[in-house]
Amino acid sequence: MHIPDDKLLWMYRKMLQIRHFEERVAVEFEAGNIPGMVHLSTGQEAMAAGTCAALRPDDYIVSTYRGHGHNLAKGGSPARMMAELFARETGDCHGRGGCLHITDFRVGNLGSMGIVGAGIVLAPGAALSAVLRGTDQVTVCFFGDGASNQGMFHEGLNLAALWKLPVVFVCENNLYGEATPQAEQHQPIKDIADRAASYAMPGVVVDGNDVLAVHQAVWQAVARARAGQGPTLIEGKTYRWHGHYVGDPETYRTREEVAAWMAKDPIPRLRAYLLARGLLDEAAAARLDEEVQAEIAEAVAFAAASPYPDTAEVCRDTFAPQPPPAPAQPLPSETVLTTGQIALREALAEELSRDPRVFLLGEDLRQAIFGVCNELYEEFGPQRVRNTPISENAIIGCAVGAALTGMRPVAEIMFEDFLTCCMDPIVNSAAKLRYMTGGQVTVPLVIRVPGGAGLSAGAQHSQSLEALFWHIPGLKVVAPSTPADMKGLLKTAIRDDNPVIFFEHKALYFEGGELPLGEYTIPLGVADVKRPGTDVTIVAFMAMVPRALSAAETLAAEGISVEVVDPRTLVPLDMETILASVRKTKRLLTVEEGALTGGLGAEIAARVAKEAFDYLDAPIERLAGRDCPIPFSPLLEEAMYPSEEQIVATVKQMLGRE
Ligand SMILES: Cc1ncc(C[n+]2csc(CCOP(=O)(O)OP(=O)(O)O)c2C)c(N)n1
Ligand SMILES: [Mg+2]
Repeated sequence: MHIPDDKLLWMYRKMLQIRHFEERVAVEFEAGNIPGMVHLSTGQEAMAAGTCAALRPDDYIVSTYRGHGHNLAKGGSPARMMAELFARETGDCHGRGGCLHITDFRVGNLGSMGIVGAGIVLAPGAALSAVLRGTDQVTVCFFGDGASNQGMFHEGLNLAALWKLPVVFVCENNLYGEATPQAEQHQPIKDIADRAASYAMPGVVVDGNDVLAVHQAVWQAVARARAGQGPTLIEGKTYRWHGHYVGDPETYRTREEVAAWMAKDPIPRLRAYLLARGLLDEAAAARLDEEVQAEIAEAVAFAAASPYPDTAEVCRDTFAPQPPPAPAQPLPSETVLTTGQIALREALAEELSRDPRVFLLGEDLRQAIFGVCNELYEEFGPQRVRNTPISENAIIGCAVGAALTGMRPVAEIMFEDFLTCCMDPIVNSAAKLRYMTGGQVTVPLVIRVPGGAGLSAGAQHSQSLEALFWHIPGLKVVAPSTPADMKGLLKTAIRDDNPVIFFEHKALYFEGGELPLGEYTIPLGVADVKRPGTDVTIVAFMAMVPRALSAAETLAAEGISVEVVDPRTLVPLDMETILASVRKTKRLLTVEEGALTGGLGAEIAARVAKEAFDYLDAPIERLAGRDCPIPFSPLLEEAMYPSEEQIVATVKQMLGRE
């Protein structure tokens, strides 16, 4: 393969830049100028430079906590990166990311992941996004030898191969995962590249310290990906000169081993080649070295002179800004009677028609148990309604990667309980990428999940886990109770620039209710008073709303006036409406289906106790699911969560009317 002269010189300069950057970072860390921990890639420069030399500026990379070299090779600024390591406002991520999360989105770096293997499921999403947008961009996913043992490795490679996505998986095999040798203790096969055979993709082993070999392998893989022929797995055998982190006692390897690998330094190797070819002479090489050292010294000076972030702005970029919600509209007069399932389907169909960036992905979308998407598959086709393998990590990871790169995916997780199988891409990627990149990216993603009890589906298909997710900053959480709310809120969620978890209660799919005709949206963060009243406020969620309404009807017959407030969205939470109601009724009962301990009612009770304590005429009461797994027997299951009778009895007791 012919490599143009200017590219050879570029790779040489880039390796020098990475080397000097990393060595200076070690010095600055030891001098106490860099907080936290640093993971250096010294010795591995040929992997970053050889790979990125095969990419266009508009191609993407997904990187790791050992990512300084990747970011520089993709075109990132040494000064902004050094400032980030110095924890300054002028850093790439404004001091929110640091070494673990070095990211320059401007040059196509989608994020450096501190979770081993996390990027392997994001990369297929960025690649899918390129395909759906009709570009020929390629995504390179860097990861280590240790990461190839993650389940996400299987899910990511399998999905990329199945959909023939333009991804190049680049494994930097530096022989160790932290303190454990890969070959001896982690790997039953000789080469990681052998695993490619399981996914019917090429697996290539290269000398990772030979930048020309790396470049050639990646160049071929990129050409293949751009031509629509699918992904490749490239394994480069290399070595990190420093420990896992600066300060690592390195008891797991010998000085002789390190010295033997240092003798295989990729930089003098390319220099010798360039000298032999007459592309460089000793004087020019020395000048280049000085020039790069000066550039790094300037980066340090810039970092050291930069201001620290303003602590008043610690929460900045947790969420992408949204225009303030328009006041909620009353239900239009023209409505039809329908079910939650149809309302949701209408919302999806309308958004798919309105915005070409919207697409759906999930398991069994063609013929699902709850069937929200069934007819959409026929209507919008397999490109936009994408049936996936049973790979929850890949579904959400792919959605996050696509959301980062211009699409607006709506992922379905078949049962709420299965959210536990994809906690990493939800909690560590979707919820955090905007914040830890200092606001460089947005993640407009909706995750729809059917949940809740009532179908005798047992402990692993019946849970209400909303409280787990509203505890995670960076996620919006929606929990509607009527067909109209489902439609209006889902349409808004799809238009929101943030990750939204959209909880759908199975029992409500087939409940009837009024649905406005045509375009109808409801702002997130606006509660709905489902029934006005004066004696007690009930804040109820999802399937507990109709139950609270029936209890209110029963109580009305006894002269007790109950106000039922349905928050509809948990994040953002409309505390104003709840507080206004409690200030009026002077009593609060919360009713939810999820477990009592640490539940939604606990948080609302705490906030009301703080903000409206003086108004309360009775202790705040909470009714919730029992603190045990959900049983199968219908009788036991019904005993699990608040009944209408319990709601009635609790309200009476609060009023001293037992
Ligand atoms: C999910 C997860 N498990 C464990 C860790 C702790 N950890 C950080 S780096 C690392 C080793 C990873 O090795 P490898 O993938 O070979 O990358 P390298 O550090 O060698 O570049 C481990 C176990 C983590 N960050 N994430
Ligand atoms: Mg390793």
